[in-house]
Amino acid sequence: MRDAVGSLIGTYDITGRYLDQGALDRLKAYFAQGEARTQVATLINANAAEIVQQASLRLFDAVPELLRPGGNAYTTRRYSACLRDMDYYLRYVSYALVAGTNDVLDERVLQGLRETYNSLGVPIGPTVRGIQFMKEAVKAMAAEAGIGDSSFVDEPFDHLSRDFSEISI
Ligand SMILES: CCC1=C(C)/C(=C/C2=NC(=C\c3[nH]c(/C=C4\NC(=O)[C@H](C)[C@H]4CC)c(C)c3CCC(=O)O)/C(CCC(=O)O)=C2C)NC1=O
Repeated sequence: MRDAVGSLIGTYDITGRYLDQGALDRLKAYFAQGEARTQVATLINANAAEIVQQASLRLFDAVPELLRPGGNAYTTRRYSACLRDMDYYLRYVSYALVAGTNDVLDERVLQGLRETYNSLGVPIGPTVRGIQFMKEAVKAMAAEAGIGDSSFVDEPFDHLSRDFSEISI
């Protein structure tokens, strides 16, 4: 598992190059965002339960069939599994935000997940919607906390969504 710095150094080391202007610019951008990235991780840490709760309410409001007999989140056990999954996504997103790369998502979350979801009939579209609702909640909190440019928050949430969307075909 790598962060933005380790992965950049790894790339340059493979080819025995010094860090050139392009590399240094990328490092500068990462360090310049450091404060905002840790601020968002702090917000997520302090509000995780609320973010998951809020996003799941929006999801079940938008796709009420999930909770009805035959729906994948029907029964308390599956409902809890669904909320637990959303909590996993949020926690790993907070790691990815601090690391500045999505490697942790590829390595710890997405590997093998498509097979699991497919075999259990967990629907992809609603999963992606739940992830996007969490993204919106986090971005709203970031804006409220005065973080002007929170576009970096999109990256890990959209990375998860993209990976899921690819597998729904
Ligand atoms: C840290 C990485 C990690 C992830 C991501 C993870 C996901 C994960 N979600 C699962 C199940 C599940 N996931 C869901 C989720 C949902 N159902 C819906 O209708 C909604 C769309 C959605 C919630 C948004 C449900 C309902 C189950 C249980 C399905 C079943 O057992 O029938 C399972 C099968 C085993 C289990 O039930 O625990 C795994 C492995 N596990 C991990 O260790």
